[in-house]
Amino acid sequence: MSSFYVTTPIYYVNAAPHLGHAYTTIAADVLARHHRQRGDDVFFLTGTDEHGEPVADAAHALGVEPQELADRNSERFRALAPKIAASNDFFIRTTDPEHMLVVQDVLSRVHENGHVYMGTYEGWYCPKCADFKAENEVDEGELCPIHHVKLTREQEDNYFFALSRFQEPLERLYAEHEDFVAPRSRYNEALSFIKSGLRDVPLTRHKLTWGVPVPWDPEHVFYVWFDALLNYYSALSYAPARALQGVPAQEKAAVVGVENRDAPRARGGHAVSQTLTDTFWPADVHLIAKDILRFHTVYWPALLMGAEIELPKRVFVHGYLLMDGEKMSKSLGNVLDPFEVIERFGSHALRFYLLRDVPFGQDGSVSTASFEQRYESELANDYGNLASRSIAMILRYRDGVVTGGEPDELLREDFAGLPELVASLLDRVELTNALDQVWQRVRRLNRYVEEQAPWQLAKDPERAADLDRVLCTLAEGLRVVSVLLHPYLPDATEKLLDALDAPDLAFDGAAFGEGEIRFAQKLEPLFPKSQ
Ligand code: ME8
Repeated sequence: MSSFYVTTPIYYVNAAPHLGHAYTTIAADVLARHHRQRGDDVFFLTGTDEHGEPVADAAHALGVEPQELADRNSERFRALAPKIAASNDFFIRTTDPEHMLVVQDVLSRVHENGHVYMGTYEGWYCPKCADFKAENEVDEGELCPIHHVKLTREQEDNYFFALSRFQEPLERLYAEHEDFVAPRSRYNEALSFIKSGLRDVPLTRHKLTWGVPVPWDPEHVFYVWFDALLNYYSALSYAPARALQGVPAQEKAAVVGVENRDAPRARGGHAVSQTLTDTFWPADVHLIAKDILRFHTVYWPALLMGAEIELPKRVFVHGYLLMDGEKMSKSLGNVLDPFEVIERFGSHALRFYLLRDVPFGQDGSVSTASFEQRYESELANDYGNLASRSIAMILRYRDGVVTGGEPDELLREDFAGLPELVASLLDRVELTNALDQVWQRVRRLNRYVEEQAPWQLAKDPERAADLDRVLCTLAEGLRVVSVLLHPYLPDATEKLLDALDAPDLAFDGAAFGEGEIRFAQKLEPLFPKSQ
Protein backbone atom coordinates (compact mmCIF):
# COMPACT_ATOMS: atom_id res chain seq x y z
CA MET A 1 0.00 0.00 0.00
CA SER A 2 1.41 3.44 -0.90
CA SER A 3 1.21 6.24 1.58
CA PHE A 4 0.19 9.79 0.86
CA TYR A 5 0.66 12.71 3.24
CA VAL A 6 -0.85 16.10 2.39
CA THR A 7 -0.83 19.28 4.46
CA THR A 8 -2.36 22.75 4.46
CA PRO A 9 -0.65 25.74 6.03
CA ILE A 10 -1.57 26.09 9.64
CA TYR A 11 -3.66 29.22 9.89
CA TYR A 12 -3.09 32.20 12.16
CA VAL A 13 -5.58 32.52 14.97
CA ASN A 14 -5.45 36.31 15.02
CA ALA A 15 -8.86 36.38 13.31
CA ALA A 16 -11.64 34.11 12.11
CA PRO A 17 -11.28 31.88 9.05
CA HIS A 18 -12.17 33.29 5.65
CA LEU A 19 -12.73 31.83 2.22
CA GLY A 20 -8.99 31.84 1.41
CA HIS A 21 -8.38 29.36 4.24
CA ALA A 22 -11.31 27.22 3.18
CA TYR A 23 -9.83 27.15 -0.33
CA THR A 24 -6.53 25.49 0.60
CA THR A 25 -8.23 23.05 2.95
CA ILE A 26 -10.72 22.04 0.25
CA ALA A 27 -7.91 21.53 -2.26
CA ALA A 28 -5.98 19.35 0.18
CA ASP A 29 -9.14 17.39 0.88
CA VAL A 30 -9.66 16.67 -2.81
CA LEU A 31 -6.18 15.16 -2.97
CA ALA A 32 -6.71 13.19 0.24
CA ARG A 33 -10.02 11.74 -0.93
CA HIS A 34 -8.63 10.92 -4.36
CA HIS A 35 -5.72 9.00 -2.86
CA ARG A 36 -8.04 7.12 -0.52
CA GLN A 37 -10.01 6.07 -3.59
CA ARG A 38 -6.77 4.75 -5.03
CA GLY A 39 -6.36 2.61 -1.93
CA ASP A 40 -3.45 4.62 -0.54
CA ASP A 41 -2.86 5.01 3.16
CA VAL A 42 -3.57 8.73 3.56
CA PHE A 43 -2.78 11.28 6.21
CA PHE A 44 -4.25 14.74 5.84
CA LEU A 45 -3.16 17.45 8.24
CA THR A 46 -4.44 20.93 8.92
CA GLY A 47 -4.47 23.12 12.01
CA THR A 48 -3.63 26.47 13.55
CA ASP A 49 -0.51 28.57 14.04
CA GLU A 50 -0.88 30.18 17.43
CA HIS A 51 2.36 31.80 18.53
CA GLY A 52 4.13 34.96 17.47
CA GLU A 53 3.48 38.61 17.04
CA PRO A 54 0.36 38.61 14.84
CA VAL A 55 -1.53 36.64 17.49
CA ALA A 56 -0.02 38.42 20.52
CA ASP A 57 -0.81 41.83 18.98
CA ALA A 58 -4.37 40.87 18.08
CA ALA A 59 -4.96 39.55 21.61
CA HIS A 60 -3.60 42.68 23.24
CA ALA A 61 -5.76 44.84 21.00
CA LEU A 62 -8.80 42.91 22.26
CA GLY A 63 -7.60 43.03 25.86
CA VAL A 64 -7.35 39.24 26.21
CA GLU A 65 -4.47 36.84 26.76
CA PRO A 66 -2.98 35.30 23.59
CA GLN A 67 -3.99 31.82 24.77
CA GLU A 68 -7.59 32.90 25.13
CA LEU A 69 -7.69 34.34 21.61
CA ALA A 70 -5.91 31.26 20.29
CA ASP A 71 -8.44 28.93 21.96
CA ARG A 72 -11.36 30.92 20.62
CA ASN A 73 -10.19 31.20 17.03
CA SER A 74 -8.58 27.80 16.75
CA GLU A 75 -12.01 26.38 17.53
CA ARG A 76 -13.47 28.32 14.60
CA PHE A 77 -10.91 26.84 12.23
CA ARG A 78 -11.52 23.39 13.64
CA ALA A 79 -15.26 23.86 13.14
CA LEU A 80 -14.73 24.97 9.55
CA ALA A 81 -13.18 21.65 8.51
CA PRO A 82 -16.32 19.46 8.81
CA LYS A 83 -18.42 22.33 7.42
CA ILE A 84 -16.50 22.15 4.15
CA ALA A 85 -16.48 18.33 4.30
CA ALA A 86 -12.73 18.23 4.95
CA SER A 87 -11.70 14.73 5.98
CA ASN A 88 -8.56 15.75 7.85
CA ASP A 89 -7.03 13.03 9.98
CA PHE A 90 -5.76 15.43 12.60
CA PHE A 91 -5.98 19.07 13.58
CA ILE A 92 -2.73 20.38 15.00
CA ARG A 93 -2.36 23.41 17.28
CA THR A 94 1.12 24.81 17.79
CA THR A 95 0.25 25.34 21.45
CA ASP A 96 -0.05 21.56 21.84
CA PRO A 97 2.67 20.68 24.37
CA GLU A 98 3.70 17.69 22.23
CA HIS A 99 4.36 19.97 19.27
CA MET A 100 6.35 22.40 21.41
CA LEU A 101 8.60 19.59 22.61
CA VAL A 102 9.35 18.53 19.04
CA VAL A 103 10.16 22.15 18.11
CA GLN A 104 12.61 22.33 21.01
CA ASP A 105 14.10 19.00 20.13
CA VAL A 106 14.59 19.61 16.40
CA LEU A 107 15.86 23.17 16.79
CA SER A 108 18.28 22.06 19.51
CA ARG A 109 19.62 19.58 16.99
CA VAL A 110 20.10 22.38 14.47
CA HIS A 111 21.96 24.28 17.21
CA GLU A 112 24.10 21.29 18.14
CA ASN A 113 24.90 20.76 14.46
CA GLY A 114 26.53 24.19 14.49
CA HIS A 115 24.05 26.12 12.35
CA VAL A 116 23.04 28.64 15.02
CA TYR A 117 24.94 31.69 16.33
CA MET A 118 24.19 34.84 18.33
CA GLY A 119 23.98 38.08 16.37
CA THR A 120 22.17 41.38 16.06
CA TYR A 121 19.29 41.84 13.66
CA GLU A 122 18.87 45.30 12.32
CA GLY A 123 16.31 45.98 9.65
CA TRP A 124 12.69 46.12 8.66
CA TYR A 125 9.99 43.91 10.11
CA CYS A 126 6.29 43.48 9.36
CA PRO A 127 4.32 42.48 12.47
CA LYS A 128 1.42 41.29 10.30
CA CYS A 129 3.58 38.93 8.22
CA ALA A 130 5.84 38.19 11.19
CA ASP A 131 8.55 38.58 8.58
CA PHE A 132 11.85 40.39 8.30
CA LYS A 133 12.01 42.42 5.09
CA ALA A 134 15.06 43.11 2.97
CA GLU A 135 15.54 46.67 1.70
CA ASN A 136 14.23 45.72 -1.75
CA GLU A 137 11.01 44.35 -0.23
CA VAL A 138 9.96 47.66 1.31
CA ASP A 139 7.27 49.68 -0.46
CA GLU A 140 7.39 53.44 -0.67
CA GLY A 141 6.66 55.10 2.64
CA GLU A 142 8.26 52.15 4.50
CA LEU A 143 5.15 50.05 3.95
CA CYS A 144 4.71 46.29 3.81
CA PRO A 145 4.02 45.35 0.18
CA ILE A 146 1.47 42.72 1.29
CA HIS A 147 -0.36 44.37 4.15
CA HIS A 148 0.27 48.04 3.32
CA VAL A 149 1.05 48.71 7.02
CA LYS A 150 4.04 50.67 8.27
CA LEU A 151 7.08 48.48 8.82
CA THR A 152 8.94 48.76 12.08
CA ARG A 153 12.68 49.23 12.34
CA GLU A 154 13.97 46.46 14.58
CA GLN A 155 17.25 46.11 16.36
CA GLU A 156 17.42 42.96 18.40
CA ASP A 157 20.01 40.47 19.67
CA ASN A 158 18.85 37.11 18.44
CA TYR A 159 20.11 33.67 17.68
CA PHE A 160 20.47 33.33 13.94
CA PHE A 161 19.98 30.35 11.68
CA ALA A 162 22.89 30.19 9.24
CA LEU A 163 20.68 30.03 6.15
CA SER A 164 23.46 31.31 3.88
CA ARG A 165 25.37 28.07 4.44
CA PHE A 166 22.58 26.17 2.70
CA GLN A 167 22.79 28.14 -0.51
CA GLU A 168 24.66 25.47 -2.38
CA PRO A 169 22.71 22.47 -0.98
CA LEU A 170 19.48 24.26 -1.89
CA GLU A 171 20.66 24.98 -5.42
CA ARG A 172 21.53 21.31 -5.72
CA LEU A 173 18.11 20.30 -4.41
CA TYR A 174 16.43 22.46 -7.05
CA ALA A 175 18.68 21.12 -9.80
CA GLU A 176 18.06 17.50 -8.86
CA HIS A 177 14.35 17.78 -8.03
CA GLU A 178 12.70 19.98 -10.57
CA ASP A 179 9.31 19.14 -9.14
CA PHE A 180 10.24 20.18 -5.60
CA VAL A 181 8.19 23.33 -6.18
CA ALA A 182 5.23 23.59 -8.56
CA PRO A 183 3.92 25.24 -10.69
CA ARG A 184 7.07 25.98 -12.67
CA SER A 185 6.74 29.75 -12.28
CA ARG A 186 6.93 29.34 -8.51
CA TYR A 187 9.90 27.01 -8.81
CA ASN A 188 11.66 29.73 -10.80
CA GLU A 189 10.71 32.37 -8.28
CA ALA A 190 12.06 30.34 -5.36
CA LEU A 191 15.24 29.42 -7.20
CA SER A 192 15.94 32.99 -8.19
CA PHE A 193 15.49 34.06 -4.57
CA ILE A 194 18.05 31.45 -3.57
CA LYS A 195 20.43 32.47 -6.35
CA SER A 196 20.19 36.12 -5.41
CA GLY A 197 22.16 35.22 -2.28
CA LEU A 198 20.77 33.98 1.03
CA ARG A 199 21.12 35.96 4.23
CA ASP A 200 21.03 34.40 7.67
CA VAL A 201 17.71 34.80 9.47
CA PRO A 202 16.70 35.18 13.10
CA LEU A 203 15.84 31.82 14.65
CA THR A 204 14.69 33.30 17.95
CA ARG A 205 13.05 36.48 19.24
CA HIS A 206 14.22 38.19 22.37
CA LYS A 207 11.45 40.74 22.71
CA LEU A 208 8.58 38.30 22.50
CA THR A 209 7.30 35.92 25.16
CA TRP A 210 4.38 34.31 23.28
CA GLY A 211 6.23 31.39 21.74
CA VAL A 212 8.13 28.18 22.33
CA PRO A 213 10.96 28.81 24.85
CA VAL A 214 14.49 28.23 23.58
CA PRO A 215 15.90 25.41 25.72
CA TRP A 216 19.47 26.71 25.77
CA ASP A 217 18.45 30.33 26.53
CA PRO A 218 15.07 30.86 28.22
CA GLU A 219 15.28 34.62 27.56
CA HIS A 220 14.29 33.79 23.99
CA VAL A 221 11.40 32.15 22.19
CA PHE A 222 11.69 30.60 18.74
CA TYR A 223 10.80 32.77 15.78
CA VAL A 224 7.23 31.81 14.98
CA TRP A 225 7.94 30.64 11.44
CA PHE A 226 10.31 27.88 12.52
CA ASP A 227 7.89 26.81 15.23
CA ALA A 228 5.06 26.78 12.65
CA LEU A 229 6.87 24.97 9.85
CA LEU A 230 7.75 22.14 12.18
CA ASN A 231 4.06 21.29 12.60
CA TYR A 232 4.21 19.18 9.47
CA TYR A 233 6.78 16.96 11.11
CA SER A 234 5.72 17.11 14.76
CA ALA A 235 2.07 16.17 14.11
CA LEU A 236 3.00 12.68 13.02
CA SER A 237 4.79 12.03 16.30
CA TYR A 238 1.68 12.49 18.45
CA ALA A 239 -1.38 12.55 16.21
CA PRO A 240 -2.45 8.97 16.94
CA ALA A 241 -2.69 9.46 20.68
CA ARG A 242 -4.61 12.72 20.20
CA ALA A 243 -6.94 11.47 17.52
CA LEU A 244 -7.82 8.43 19.57
CA GLN A 245 -8.80 10.22 22.75
CA GLY A 246 -12.20 8.88 23.74
CA VAL A 247 -12.14 6.03 21.22
CA PRO A 248 -12.96 2.57 22.67
CA ALA A 249 -9.91 0.33 23.18
CA GLN A 250 -10.83 -2.31 20.61
CA GLU A 251 -11.27 0.35 17.93
CA LYS A 252 -7.92 1.86 18.86
CA ALA A 253 -6.28 -1.45 18.21
CA ALA A 254 -7.70 -1.53 14.72
CA VAL A 255 -7.45 1.98 13.43
CA VAL A 256 -5.77 5.26 14.29
CA GLY A 257 -5.76 8.75 12.90
CA VAL A 258 -9.33 9.85 12.46
CA GLU A 259 -10.01 13.47 13.33
CA ASN A 260 -13.20 13.72 11.40
CA ARG A 261 -15.27 10.69 12.20
CA ASP A 262 -17.83 10.94 9.41
CA ALA A 263 -15.18 9.37 7.27
CA PRO A 264 -15.69 8.61 3.61
CA ARG A 265 -16.22 5.02 2.62
CA ALA A 266 -13.03 4.57 0.69
CA ARG A 267 -10.71 5.60 3.49
CA GLY A 268 -8.21 3.21 4.97
CA GLY A 269 -7.10 3.01 8.58
CA HIS A 270 -3.54 3.30 9.79
CA ALA A 271 -1.98 0.30 11.45
CA VAL A 272 -1.07 1.14 15.03
CA SER A 273 2.03 -0.98 14.96
CA GLN A 274 3.86 1.46 12.71
CA THR A 275 4.35 5.02 13.82
CA LEU A 276 2.86 7.69 11.63
CA THR A 277 6.27 9.26 11.10
CA ASP A 278 7.63 6.01 9.66
CA THR A 279 4.64 5.69 7.40
CA PHE A 280 4.11 9.24 6.25
CA TRP A 281 7.32 11.23 6.50
CA PRO A 282 8.48 12.81 4.22
CA ALA A 283 5.27 14.63 3.24
CA ASP A 284 4.11 14.17 -0.35
CA VAL A 285 2.61 17.64 -0.84
CA HIS A 286 2.57 20.83 1.17
CA LEU A 287 -0.17 23.03 -0.24
CA ILE A 288 0.33 26.76 0.28
CA ALA A 289 -0.45 30.08 -1.39
CA LYS A 290 2.27 32.26 -2.78
CA ASP A 291 2.33 34.60 0.26
CA ILE A 292 4.35 32.03 2.17
CA LEU A 293 6.47 30.69 -0.66
CA ARG A 294 9.87 31.68 0.71
CA PHE A 295 9.29 30.08 4.10
CA HIS A 296 8.29 26.76 2.56
CA THR A 297 10.64 26.58 -0.40
CA VAL A 298 13.79 28.05 1.16
CA TYR A 299 13.76 28.21 4.98
CA TRP A 300 11.94 24.91 5.46
CA PRO A 301 14.20 22.65 3.37
CA ALA A 302 17.28 24.40 4.78
CA LEU A 303 16.07 23.89 8.33
CA LEU A 304 15.41 20.22 7.71
CA MET A 305 18.87 19.83 6.19
CA GLY A 306 20.30 21.49 9.30
CA ALA A 307 18.42 19.00 11.47
CA GLU A 308 19.29 16.07 9.18
CA ILE A 309 15.65 15.25 8.48
CA GLU A 310 14.43 14.05 5.11
CA LEU A 311 12.89 16.74 2.91
CA PRO A 312 9.26 16.83 1.76
CA LYS A 313 8.68 15.76 -1.83
CA ARG A 314 6.83 18.77 -3.11
CA VAL A 315 5.46 22.19 -2.30
CA PHE A 316 2.53 23.20 -4.49
CA VAL A 317 1.84 26.91 -4.55
CA HIS A 318 -1.65 28.03 -5.51
CA GLY A 319 -2.77 31.56 -6.31
CA TYR A 320 -4.92 34.02 -4.45
CA LEU A 321 -8.65 34.29 -4.30
CA LEU A 322 -9.25 37.90 -5.13
CA MET A 323 -12.09 40.22 -4.31
CA ASP A 324 -12.27 43.55 -5.99
CA GLY A 325 -8.89 42.80 -7.56
CA GLU A 326 -7.02 42.42 -4.25
CA LYS A 327 -5.98 39.38 -2.27
CA MET A 328 -8.74 38.40 0.09
CA SER A 329 -7.15 38.93 3.46
CA LYS A 330 -8.08 39.53 7.06
CA SER A 331 -5.78 42.53 7.27
CA LEU A 332 -7.29 44.13 4.19
CA GLY A 333 -10.81 43.39 5.43
CA ASN A 334 -12.18 42.24 2.04
CA VAL A 335 -13.08 38.72 3.06
CA LEU A 336 -15.98 36.42 2.31
CA ASP A 337 -17.11 34.45 5.34
CA PRO A 338 -17.16 30.79 4.31
CA PHE A 339 -19.87 29.99 6.86
CA GLU A 340 -22.19 32.47 5.15
CA VAL A 341 -21.40 31.16 1.69
CA ILE A 342 -22.08 27.60 2.87
CA GLU A 343 -25.35 28.68 4.42
CA ARG A 344 -26.48 29.98 1.05
CA PHE A 345 -25.11 27.47 -1.46
CA GLY A 346 -24.05 24.43 0.56
CA SER A 347 -20.51 23.27 1.19
CA HIS A 348 -20.32 20.95 -1.79
CA ALA A 349 -21.22 23.64 -4.22
CA LEU A 350 -18.54 25.78 -2.59
CA ARG A 351 -15.89 23.08 -3.08
CA PHE A 352 -16.85 22.72 -6.72
CA TYR A 353 -17.07 26.43 -7.40
CA LEU A 354 -13.67 27.33 -5.98
CA LEU A 355 -11.81 24.61 -7.85
CA ARG A 356 -13.76 25.07 -11.06
CA ASP A 357 -13.83 28.84 -11.33
CA VAL A 358 -10.25 29.71 -10.29
CA PRO A 359 -7.62 27.72 -12.22
CA PHE A 360 -5.70 26.04 -9.42
CA GLY A 361 -2.24 27.60 -9.30
CA GLN A 362 -3.37 31.00 -10.59
CA ASP A 363 -5.05 34.01 -9.00
CA GLY A 364 -8.74 34.41 -9.65
CA SER A 365 -11.63 36.62 -8.64
CA VAL A 366 -14.59 35.17 -6.85
CA SER A 367 -18.03 36.70 -6.59
CA THR A 368 -21.53 35.73 -5.64
CA ALA A 369 -22.67 36.36 -9.21
CA SER A 370 -20.23 33.88 -10.75
CA PHE A 371 -21.05 31.42 -7.97
CA GLU A 372 -24.75 31.58 -8.85
CA GLN A 373 -23.95 31.16 -12.50
CA ARG A 374 -21.87 27.99 -11.96
CA TYR A 375 -24.39 26.60 -9.54
CA GLU A 376 -27.28 26.95 -11.96
CA SER A 377 -25.63 26.06 -15.22
CA GLU A 378 -23.23 23.35 -14.14
CA LEU A 379 -24.25 21.79 -10.84
CA ALA A 380 -28.02 22.07 -11.17
CA ASN A 381 -28.24 21.62 -14.95
CA ASP A 382 -25.24 19.73 -16.36
CA TYR A 383 -24.89 17.25 -13.52
CA GLY A 384 -27.97 17.39 -11.26
CA ASN A 385 -30.47 17.49 -14.06
CA LEU A 386 -28.68 14.81 -16.07
CA ALA A 387 -28.86 12.54 -13.02
CA SER A 388 -32.51 13.29 -12.27
CA ARG A 389 -33.77 12.87 -15.78
CA SER A 390 -31.74 9.72 -16.47
CA ILE A 391 -33.01 8.06 -13.32
CA ALA A 392 -36.53 9.30 -13.94
CA MET A 393 -36.48 7.64 -17.38
CA ILE A 394 -35.16 4.37 -15.97
CA LEU A 395 -38.04 4.44 -13.47
CA ARG A 396 -40.68 5.50 -15.95
CA TYR A 397 -39.78 3.23 -18.88
CA ARG A 398 -38.26 0.24 -17.10
CA ASP A 399 -39.60 0.32 -13.52
CA GLY A 400 -36.09 1.05 -12.28
CA VAL A 401 -34.47 -2.01 -13.85
CA VAL A 402 -31.34 -1.51 -15.97
CA THR A 403 -30.78 -4.23 -18.54
CA GLY A 404 -28.77 -2.83 -21.35
CA GLY A 405 -25.93 -5.29 -21.60
CA GLU A 406 -22.84 -3.42 -22.71
CA PRO A 407 -22.82 0.39 -22.69
CA ASP A 408 -22.81 2.17 -26.02
CA GLU A 409 -19.72 1.92 -28.23
CA LEU A 410 -20.38 5.52 -29.19
CA LEU A 411 -19.19 6.71 -25.81
CA ARG A 412 -16.35 4.30 -25.23
CA GLU A 413 -13.86 6.40 -27.06
CA ASP A 414 -14.94 9.56 -25.25
CA PHE A 415 -14.32 7.89 -21.92
CA ALA A 416 -11.21 5.89 -22.86
CA GLY A 417 -8.25 6.55 -20.55
CA LEU A 418 -10.21 9.02 -18.41
CA PRO A 419 -9.33 7.64 -14.95
CA GLU A 420 -5.64 7.47 -15.86
CA LEU A 421 -5.74 11.03 -17.14
CA VAL A 422 -7.48 12.30 -14.01
CA ALA A 423 -5.02 10.47 -11.77
CA SER A 424 -2.02 11.86 -13.61
CA LEU A 425 -3.38 15.41 -13.46
CA LEU A 426 -4.05 15.04 -9.75
CA ASP A 427 -0.54 13.66 -9.27
CA ARG A 428 0.59 17.01 -10.61
CA VAL A 429 -1.93 18.79 -8.32
CA GLU A 430 -3.74 20.15 -11.38
CA LEU A 431 -7.06 20.18 -9.61
CA THR A 432 -8.93 22.41 -12.04
CA ASN A 433 -7.71 20.57 -15.11
CA ALA A 434 -8.68 17.20 -13.65
CA LEU A 435 -12.14 18.53 -12.81
CA ASP A 436 -12.49 19.96 -16.29
CA GLN A 437 -11.69 16.60 -17.89
CA VAL A 438 -14.51 14.99 -15.96
CA TRP A 439 -16.87 17.85 -16.69
CA GLN A 440 -16.29 17.46 -20.41
CA ARG A 441 -17.68 13.92 -20.02
CA VAL A 442 -20.64 15.21 -18.03
CA ARG A 443 -21.38 17.45 -20.99
CA ARG A 444 -20.82 14.57 -23.40
CA LEU A 445 -23.48 12.58 -21.54
CA ASN A 446 -25.87 15.50 -21.84
CA ARG A 447 -25.31 15.60 -25.58
CA TYR A 448 -25.81 11.84 -25.74
CA VAL A 449 -29.26 12.18 -24.17
CA GLU A 450 -30.21 14.77 -26.77
CA GLU A 451 -28.77 12.72 -29.64
CA GLN A 452 -30.48 9.50 -28.60
CA ALA A 453 -33.76 11.04 -27.45
CA PRO A 454 -34.82 8.10 -25.27
CA TRP A 455 -38.32 9.61 -24.98
CA GLN A 456 -38.72 8.93 -28.71
CA LEU A 457 -37.31 5.40 -28.43
CA ALA A 458 -39.80 4.69 -25.65
CA LYS A 459 -42.67 5.28 -28.05
CA ASP A 460 -41.54 2.54 -30.41
CA PRO A 461 -41.70 -1.06 -29.04
CA GLU A 462 -39.37 -2.23 -31.84
CA ARG A 463 -36.63 -0.06 -30.41
CA ALA A 464 -36.82 -1.50 -26.90
CA ALA A 465 -33.27 -2.85 -27.08
CA ASP A 466 -31.96 0.57 -28.15
CA LEU A 467 -33.73 2.18 -25.24
CA ASP A 468 -32.23 -0.38 -22.86
CA ARG A 469 -28.79 0.35 -24.23
CA VAL A 470 -29.18 4.12 -23.91
CA LEU A 471 -30.46 3.89 -20.33
CA CYS A 472 -27.68 1.50 -19.37
CA THR A 473 -25.11 3.82 -20.98
CA LEU A 474 -26.42 6.80 -19.08
CA ALA A 475 -26.36 4.90 -15.80
CA GLU A 476 -22.81 3.74 -16.44
CA GLY A 477 -21.67 7.19 -17.56
CA LEU A 478 -23.17 8.75 -14.44
CA ARG A 479 -21.45 6.14 -12.31
CA VAL A 480 -18.05 6.86 -13.87
CA VAL A 481 -18.23 10.64 -13.63
CA SER A 482 -19.52 10.36 -10.06
CA VAL A 483 -16.66 8.15 -8.92
CA LEU A 484 -14.24 10.63 -10.50
CA LEU A 485 -16.06 13.67 -9.14
CA HIS A 486 -16.31 12.21 -5.68
CA PRO A 487 -13.29 14.08 -4.21
CA TYR A 488 -14.84 17.39 -5.32
CA LEU A 489 -18.49 16.66 -4.53
CA PRO A 490 -18.45 13.95 -1.90
CA ASP A 491 -22.07 14.24 -0.82
CA ALA A 492 -23.84 14.58 -4.14
CA THR A 493 -21.81 11.80 -5.76
CA GLU A 494 -22.51 9.41 -2.90
CA LYS A 495 -26.24 10.12 -3.14
CA LEU A 496 -26.22 9.49 -6.86
CA LEU A 497 -24.11 6.33 -6.59
CA ASP A 498 -26.45 5.05 -3.89
CA ALA A 499 -29.42 5.71 -6.15
CA LEU A 500 -27.68 3.63 -8.83
CA ASP A 501 -26.94 0.92 -6.27
CA ALA A 502 -23.25 1.30 -7.14
CA PRO A 503 -21.74 2.65 -3.92
CA ASP A 504 -18.18 1.49 -4.62
CA LEU A 505 -15.85 4.50 -4.80
CA ALA A 506 -12.68 2.58 -5.61
CA PHE A 507 -10.70 4.28 -8.33
CA ASP A 508 -9.76 1.09 -10.10
CA GLY A 509 -13.44 0.54 -10.89
CA ALA A 510 -13.75 3.96 -12.51
CA ALA A 511 -13.25 2.85 -16.10
CA PHE A 512 -16.28 3.14 -18.37
CA GLY A 513 -17.83 -0.31 -18.79
CA GLU A 514 -16.53 -1.71 -15.50
CA GLY A 515 -19.81 -1.11 -13.70
CA GLU A 516 -22.72 -3.48 -13.41
CA ILE A 517 -25.69 -1.33 -12.65
CA ARG A 518 -28.89 -3.35 -12.32
CA PHE A 519 -31.42 -0.90 -11.05
CA ALA A 520 -31.95 2.68 -10.08
CA GLN A 521 -33.96 4.32 -7.33
CA LYS A 522 -35.61 7.67 -7.03
CA LEU A 523 -33.21 10.55 -6.46
CA GLU A 524 -34.06 13.87 -4.85
CA PRO A 525 -32.64 16.84 -6.79
CA LEU A 526 -28.91 17.00 -6.00
CA PHE A 527 -28.71 20.77 -6.41
CA PRO A 528 -32.15 22.28 -5.89
CA LYS A 529 -32.59 25.39 -7.98
CA SER A 530 -34.23 27.39 -5.24
CA GLN A 531 -31.03 27.52 -3.13
O1 ME8 B 1 0.47 32.47 6.70
N1 ME8 B 1 -6.38 33.19 -1.48
O2 ME8 B 1 -1.29 31.85 8.06
P1 ME8 B 1 -2.51 32.60 7.39
C1 ME8 B 1 -5.93 31.94 -1.41
N2 ME8 B 1 0.35 30.87 9.82
N3 ME8 B 1 -5.47 31.37 -0.27
C2 ME8 B 1 -5.47 32.13 0.83
C3 ME8 B 1 -5.93 33.45 0.83
C4 ME8 B 1 -6.42 33.98 -0.41
N4 ME8 B 1 -6.91 35.21 -0.52
N5 ME8 B 1 -5.80 33.94 2.07
C5 ME8 B 1 -5.29 32.94 2.83
C6 ME8 B 1 0.02 31.91 7.68
N6 ME8 B 1 -5.09 31.84 2.09
C7 ME8 B 1 0.93 31.09 8.55
C8 ME8 B 1 1.25 29.78 7.84
S1 ME8 B 1 2.41 27.37 7.73
C9 ME8 B 1 3.69 26.62 8.47
C10 ME8 B 1 2.18 28.88 8.60
C11 ME8 B 1 -4.58 30.55 2.57
O3 ME8 B 1 -3.65 32.47 8.33
C12 ME8 B 1 -3.33 30.16 1.80
O4 ME8 B 1 -3.12 28.79 1.98
O5 ME8 B 1 -2.13 33.95 6.94
C13 ME8 B 1 -2.25 30.94 2.52
O6 ME8 B 1 -0.95 30.46 2.27
C14 ME8 B 1 -2.69 30.72 3.97
O7 ME8 B 1 -4.15 30.73 3.91
C15 ME8 B 1 -2.18 31.79 4.91
O8 ME8 B 1 -2.86 31.67 6.12
